Amino acid sequence: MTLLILAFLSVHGSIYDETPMTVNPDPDYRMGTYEEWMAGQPPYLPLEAVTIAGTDGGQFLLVFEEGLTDSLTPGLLDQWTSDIQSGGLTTEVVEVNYSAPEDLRAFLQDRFSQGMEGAVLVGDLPAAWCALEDAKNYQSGETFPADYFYMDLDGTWEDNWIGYPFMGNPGSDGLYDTFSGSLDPEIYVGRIKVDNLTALGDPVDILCSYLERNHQWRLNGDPEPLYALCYVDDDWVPWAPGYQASMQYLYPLTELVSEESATNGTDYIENRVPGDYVWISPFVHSNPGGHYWSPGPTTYWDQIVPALPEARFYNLFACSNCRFTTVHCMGSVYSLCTGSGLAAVGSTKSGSMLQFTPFYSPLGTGSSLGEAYMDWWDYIAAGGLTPSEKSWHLGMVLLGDPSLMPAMHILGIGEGNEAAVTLNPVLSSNPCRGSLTVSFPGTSGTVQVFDLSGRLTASGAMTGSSCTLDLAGATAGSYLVRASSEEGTGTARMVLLR
Ligand SMILES: [Ca+2]
Ligand SMILES: [Ca+2]
Ligand SMILES: [Ca+2]
Repeated sequence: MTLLILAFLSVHGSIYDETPMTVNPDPDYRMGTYEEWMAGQPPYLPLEAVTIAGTDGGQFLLVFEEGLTDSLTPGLLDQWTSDIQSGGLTTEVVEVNYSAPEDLRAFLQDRFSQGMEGAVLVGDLPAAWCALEDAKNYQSGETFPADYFYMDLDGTWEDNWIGYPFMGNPGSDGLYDTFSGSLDPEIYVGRIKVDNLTALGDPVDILCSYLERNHQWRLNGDPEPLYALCYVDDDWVPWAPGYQASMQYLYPLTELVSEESATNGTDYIENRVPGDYVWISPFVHSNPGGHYWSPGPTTYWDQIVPALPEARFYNLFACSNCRFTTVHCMGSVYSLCTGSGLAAVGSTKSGSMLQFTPFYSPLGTGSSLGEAYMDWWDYIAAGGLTPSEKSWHLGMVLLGDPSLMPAMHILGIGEGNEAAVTLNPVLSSNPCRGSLTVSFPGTSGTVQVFDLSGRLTASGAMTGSSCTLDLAGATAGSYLVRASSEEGTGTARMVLLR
């Protein structure tokens, strides 16, 4: 067991050490502060929650800002909950007043204890902020809102320092800075915040359009074939094939663009944003309002809607692009304000998602965005959160409806068909020490082994219904084994020992 844990940690360390973090490259851009945010927010009241529909302990909880459900187009809320129920989840709809984040978290804990699995926060609802001890000097001087506070319901989040911990001033200033205990996620949470998108329309109209689009997509999906875009700017070129391989768990037709001169702001806004992609993943230095390409030009937030994107989903490896406390942050613009957007994952600070396979692999087999995002956090938070993991990931948020299943139309879920059968590859040994035989239904097909950052480590063709691979040259650690044949596809997790 000790050996396994050591192998796991060493794999983690190297990825964070070698990958450049996505940061804000504009020295003149000023991130809004916690104090500025609080100055524009209502005062905290003792939490009052009013159930609008459903019952306590519904598996999916819709938390609305007080009074917001009444302003929706009649029937829209029922349509949304009915769609979520068709996806297999019971629902509860509540409205809450503006309380301290700790009170909202306690309410979520209560519902979690009654069987709630995930939630969406709709409207202007409180946010917990953090200031990190920045052991690696990544973008020091950064404070940020962290919705992970509402996913990790039993970890210990403390406010023990005034300013950054390294400054050495004990006391509290409203920003969490010390994290311990069980830091894995208990539930998944998404956020739909529209009140600070006024430059792009009336907030209630934006929300109603979003909910109607959400319904239409659940009904109709998108015309096949489905293409995804993995668009990797210069600093991450060496890892680009791995990023693409991870995305291919969900979209086999993921186009990779990573040649340095090919990735630029002109190509992005003229050819890629309006392109025929259902999912777009840009990898680029950014701030909440722009992508700073090498060699440029910058793509600004107000160029996105006029470019008429067709994409539904975005994974924004783009510093602070999902900082929802900033007016018209790009994550909200992509997911809520375009004519097609449904959700975006990204960060409220420098950093982003990394180690993508634990996210895309469950999406490929029909998990909802929220479930897959929680699977990814489970992987990241195993064994606690290292300084690198906090610095890279603690600002991660899911903007949009977490109950959406990107693969639902690919797999025929909720269209009157049976859910797709998931086939399990059978491994000759697990843990494995070098030679691995994979048995799988079918007579011809392929077996691929990926490491958990999505790099293809080994592959081979099936003979009869099995395939033997030599993994003698691979490093110890966790891998995903993916098999596909005329019978279907399936994935298994495998540990390699040395
Ligand atoms: Ca503090
Ligand atoms: Ca926890
Ligand atoms: Ca470039």
